[in-house]
Amino acid sequence: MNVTAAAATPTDPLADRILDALIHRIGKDRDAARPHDWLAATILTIRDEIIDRWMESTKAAHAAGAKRVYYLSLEFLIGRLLRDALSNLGHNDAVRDALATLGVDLAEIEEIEPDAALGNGGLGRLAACFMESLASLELPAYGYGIRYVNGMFRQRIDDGWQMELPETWLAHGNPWEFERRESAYFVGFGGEVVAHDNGQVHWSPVEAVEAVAVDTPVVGWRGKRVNTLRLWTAKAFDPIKLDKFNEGDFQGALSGQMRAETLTRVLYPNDSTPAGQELRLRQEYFFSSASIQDIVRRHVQYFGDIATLPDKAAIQLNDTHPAVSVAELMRLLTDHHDMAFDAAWDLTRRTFGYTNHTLLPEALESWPLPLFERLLPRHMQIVYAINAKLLREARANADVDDRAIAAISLIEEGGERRVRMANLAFAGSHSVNGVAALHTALMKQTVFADLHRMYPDRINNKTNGITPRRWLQQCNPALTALIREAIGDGFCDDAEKLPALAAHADDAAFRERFAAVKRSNKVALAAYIKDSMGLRLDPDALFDVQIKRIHEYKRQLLNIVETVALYDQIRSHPERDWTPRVKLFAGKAASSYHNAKLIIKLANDVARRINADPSVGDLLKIAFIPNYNVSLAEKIIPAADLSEQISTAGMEASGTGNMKFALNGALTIGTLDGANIEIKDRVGDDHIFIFGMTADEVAAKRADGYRPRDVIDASPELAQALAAIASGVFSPDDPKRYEGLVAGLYDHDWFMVAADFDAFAGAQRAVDARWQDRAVWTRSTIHNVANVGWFSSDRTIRDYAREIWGVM
Ligand code: 26Q
Repeated sequence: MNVTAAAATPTDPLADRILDALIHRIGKDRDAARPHDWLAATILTIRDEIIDRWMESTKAAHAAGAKRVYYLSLEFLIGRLLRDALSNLGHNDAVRDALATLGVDLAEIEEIEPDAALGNGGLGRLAACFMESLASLELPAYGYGIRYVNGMFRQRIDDGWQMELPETWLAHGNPWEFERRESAYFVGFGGEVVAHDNGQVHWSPVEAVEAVAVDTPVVGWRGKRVNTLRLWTAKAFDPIKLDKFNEGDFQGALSGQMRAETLTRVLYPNDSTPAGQELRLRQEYFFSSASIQDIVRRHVQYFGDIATLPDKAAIQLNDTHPAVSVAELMRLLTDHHDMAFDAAWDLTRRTFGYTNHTLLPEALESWPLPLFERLLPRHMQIVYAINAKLLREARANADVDDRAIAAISLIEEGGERRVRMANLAFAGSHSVNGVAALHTALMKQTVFADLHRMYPDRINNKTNGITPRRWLQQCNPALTALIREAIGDGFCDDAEKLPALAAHADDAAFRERFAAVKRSNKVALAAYIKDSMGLRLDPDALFDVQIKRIHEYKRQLLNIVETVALYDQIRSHPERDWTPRVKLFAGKAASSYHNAKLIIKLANDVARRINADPSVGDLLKIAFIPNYNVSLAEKIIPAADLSEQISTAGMEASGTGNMKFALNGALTIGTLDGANIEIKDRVGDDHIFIFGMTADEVAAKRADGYRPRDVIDASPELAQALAAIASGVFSPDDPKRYEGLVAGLYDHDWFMVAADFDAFAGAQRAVDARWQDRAVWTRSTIHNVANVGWFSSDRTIRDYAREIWGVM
């Protein structure tokens, strides 16, 4: 970084501390320091204050004998931490000024911090928002997860195709984390179980790894509380076999270490479809076992008596990924704490809560029984014992027939027998929640219908939320400043203060300033896209954005096909008053998901052709922005005019991107799915574009025998767009590339792209019309910002705290 004239001898004490950290902790002097050195020095400097608050928080919870919340998740998609920490501590300006006296630009070093991308998508980001809200609400809580060495893969687009590259967030070290060598646990796999005459059961694993805790502080809003995110890393007990080393067998000497460390090496990049591989089950058990051991150890150390665990610990399972924790706690209670089975079961159920995030049948985790038994023989016995108890209880009810028993069982019979993790999590929890109202209702009607009849009070709804600190205050400082000027400062403490903004929606001067903020965010995004992709965009066009994991149920294909239809229309009717649009896409596809990868290629092929066509000019531009992640979302969302939330109704459990866009002044075009329904209820029908079939209509159409061919034949616009795609108009180098994809729409169209096409196209034309009257449009966007405060993760966490955890 340049040492400029402004960088004279610092007099700012904060600047002195940063410089001191640079010299004494990084070991670089000011002239030799590179941006990464300044980043590390800055983090280390503010970290000192965080540590003080962290220790205070831990001591206070201990002194109060407080009940703690444990959030168990295989994913925490936290993104960057420096800006989050600075802004939650209120130190942004001070650190910016201090760095400036050193000739360093804070924004520039913030931008080189790697994302902690320890998650796939919504579920992982929800865990991160929850951690921030827990600290902000001053609730003592721990997040437990895995410290993957390689997080979510980096995506490169090569000739329109997705390429996956390893992600290496730890390459420059991680100044946020603290390894706790003293908090280490034995985690065993395989081996044998021996039952002794006295009833004692002994499991002797054949293999074991050490789980070592690595802690990251989580700073709440205004620094009120600092909680711990505890991520486990796997180590070999015996890092090197010296005998082998001395024999010259270097590979053999290190093989144990390799095998152990493989466990926490990489995040499974699947969302929605379980990987089903042994390593994944090993990861799940490794992290569950270490976390449950740690929770039990802490409880016994603080409170002495294991029997009070449910009064002092609430453990929340983020989907079924940590569900083996139920069996692990049972094992510790019965085998290590000599508790009787029924007492242990009662205690276990009072301790756990389970959150479901999907109804897709293919996404429900289950493990082949032989694999489960080989890896976890003791847990297999416990699962059988739980199942026996569960099924006996079910049978006691007269109207439970064989079909219901089969549905309730923890073991899926018929064909290959499998352990059903969702049933285990359900049975082992006192609360089972969905993540939006519709999703919760569908849980009761579909996957959990029989378990719900048996335990009618167990399923409850907790509609998702997002933290307004990261998703408004940090990512959109200009809008934050404008809102603050209008309604004062309290909306970051309580997002439900935002409704006061509605009073300004009819003030033309305010609307103009609101629109100017949006425009400046669009200019900034356009500059990013120009720099990174070489594509020039008009910031006065409507920015229409769909960014999320690529999945057929999310229907990026519907959006692309409609874009092709629009392209046709613009060319056929150039005389009409078209609304200039920029269509933005971003998202990753699971590496094994063929159609999802093909959809990415299609978006890029369509973009290349249309962007180069002078007959549409600036009326239509398309960009697929590579490597979607949290940091990219923070750039794109503040610049969006239109938010695409167009999943097949009944398939998106909640969605949380929908909330982020609305909070940043985009209007939603969406189906009646997930939390879209609740967003519509809050912002009002006039300020959202709803289209398409309802979940009930989708189910009915599927049951009636849906014939997509008839629908396509009846829609000339759709038929022409599909014909163009299938015939190679967008893929002249390989004209048959999309034949199969289009044929799939003709013969089954499971996700109902054809059935919703005309309604979607109609809704898009209603968007165009609304955009023509910018005052009306802006008024609607203000109503969105004003009315989505309820979707703050503070509200969600309060609901969990009161209704599930009993900590408020
Ligand atoms: C499971 C087993 C093996 C490998 C991977 C997986 C796996 C990993 C991630 C399965 C599913 C996921 C992620 C699911 C997810 O992100 N679901 C989303 O959760 C959000 C938060 O509740 C909702 O808003 C979204 O609707 C839902 O799709």
